[in-house]
Amino acid sequence: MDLMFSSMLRVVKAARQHPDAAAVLEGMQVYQYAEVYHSAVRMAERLLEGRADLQEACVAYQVPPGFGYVRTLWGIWLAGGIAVPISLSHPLPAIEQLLEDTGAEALVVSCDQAVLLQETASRMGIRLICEGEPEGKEGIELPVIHADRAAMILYTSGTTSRPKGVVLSHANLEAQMRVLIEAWGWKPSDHILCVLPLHHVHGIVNVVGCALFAGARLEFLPSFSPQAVFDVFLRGSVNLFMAVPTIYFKLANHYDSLPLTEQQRLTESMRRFRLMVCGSAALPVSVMDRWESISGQRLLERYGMTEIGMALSNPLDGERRAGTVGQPLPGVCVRIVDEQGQDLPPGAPGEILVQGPNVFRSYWQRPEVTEDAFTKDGWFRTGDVAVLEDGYYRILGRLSTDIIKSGGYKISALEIEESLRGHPLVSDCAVTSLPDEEWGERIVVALVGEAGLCVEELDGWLRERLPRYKLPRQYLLVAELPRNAMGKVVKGSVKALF
Ligand code: MLC
Ligand code: AMP
Repeated sequence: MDLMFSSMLRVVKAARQHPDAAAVLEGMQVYQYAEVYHSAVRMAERLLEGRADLQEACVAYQVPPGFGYVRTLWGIWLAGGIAVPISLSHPLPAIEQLLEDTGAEALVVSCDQAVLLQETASRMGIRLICEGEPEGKEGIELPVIHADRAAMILYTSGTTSRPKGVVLSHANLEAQMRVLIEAWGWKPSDHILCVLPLHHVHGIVNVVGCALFAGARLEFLPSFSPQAVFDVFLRGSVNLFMAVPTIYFKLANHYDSLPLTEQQRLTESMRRFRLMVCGSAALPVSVMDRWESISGQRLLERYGMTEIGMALSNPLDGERRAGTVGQPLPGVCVRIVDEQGQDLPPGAPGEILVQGPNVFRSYWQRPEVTEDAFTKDGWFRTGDVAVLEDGYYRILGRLSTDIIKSGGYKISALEIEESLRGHPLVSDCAVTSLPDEEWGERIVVALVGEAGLCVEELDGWLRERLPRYKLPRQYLLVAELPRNAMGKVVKGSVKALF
């Protein structure tokens, strides 16, 4: 019977094994596992509205990090729905696009957001639910959910202009969590601080998912701020931290700005951590070394992707080699192949292919894109290039120059170009990136504008349309674009303009 209750929902049910333990810490509030679980059951009841099972209906949610986020996510799963997290910084058009693409039947938001989204929801015929409203009583039977059922859709940019939904099953998510709990030695005595956005795999699976499945304590900050992170570290109870390279860079800069006594206290508290992990983008060796001298922690770098969770990781015990992402995690199969799909020997760079129970099933309603993403024999093509050197994988880059990773976010250059071309005063443009120690890559735009085009106005115009657009104005250049003999813009030479 327990198996039928879905392997993933065992993750939720695991909460009942340690009901009195602290699960979620948010501000001064501490919520025990029993509280989180029962609150999620009541959320499931609200979603079900008397039905027996949501039968994989999509439920989108835009809820800040904290107790409310966890009970919403667990509530959707317990009711048999597919959870679709929305970034807190998504502009309205991007939210509408996502609701339309998933055909969501309901949207859960915090009460202060409800007013803003009321009109959109009623126009689209979507039920709007305020996350913080008083809950009803528990009393219904929850559906039995098979592990192969879809659990979550996470949106990711690709080499096409439109973001695509990655469908992850309960079994995928559980496999992704189990492997990390084993490889990184998660224990109920662990206490992690979460500062990551909760619409991506890094925050959802590696931090929130693993912490709660392991019976550990999960502390939330509403958003990232270096001083707030250090204030929590100084309290001395957090012993685990996971973040993208940009966050470690920003923490290191902030540390350097503090008085010496404060720095010493911080160093002392960070030396006591069990583990600090970094990933989602390449960790510059300079940042790794700087962080080690500040915190005494040698960062464990790992490699992953929305479609597969984590695939490669430096070891918990053993050498954490700078500039590398270690070895395949247990149960995750990795190959390096050439353009013809032939396996390459160690030392030869090629594309990373991945197979295993962690790998997603399909892109949401995009069968042709799904087919292209897998080899004939079922290996997922990551589009990343790596080489195996002395037993450690090193990521060299990506096959497509149209994918940018900035601040740990994946951004499609084509998506920005398409948006820019929609502006009445832009006649042509090219979007690319420049390497940057803080952001990994910085987006740069070169464009040909008609008379009257104003960079500030264009910047605001893009921010309204693109969720992940964070372009500092100095990187927006209005210029003649370098073209090849065919009249096409040469993106490599755009970089030379900056
Ligand atoms: C923001 N700014 C940028 C920028 N982002 N400038 C250049 N490039 C960027 N990418 C600028 C803004 O314009 C603003 O400038 C200032 O920085 C502050 O913006 P902010 O949004 O307030 O920044 P901050 O809160 O500091 O956010 C930085 C961050 C955030 C690193 C905390 O980007 C973040 O949380 N990243 C994590 C993303 C993540 O979780 N990825 C995982 C995906 S899953 P001004 O001038 O207006 O002040 C995945 C798989 C895997 O990748 O392997 O894990
Ligand atoms: P996303 O699609 O947002 O999940 O981002 C996944 C991508 O992030 C991967 O395909 C890689 O390009 C990149 N990535 C993740 N971890 C690392 C890492 N440690 N080093 C280099 N790139 C990474």
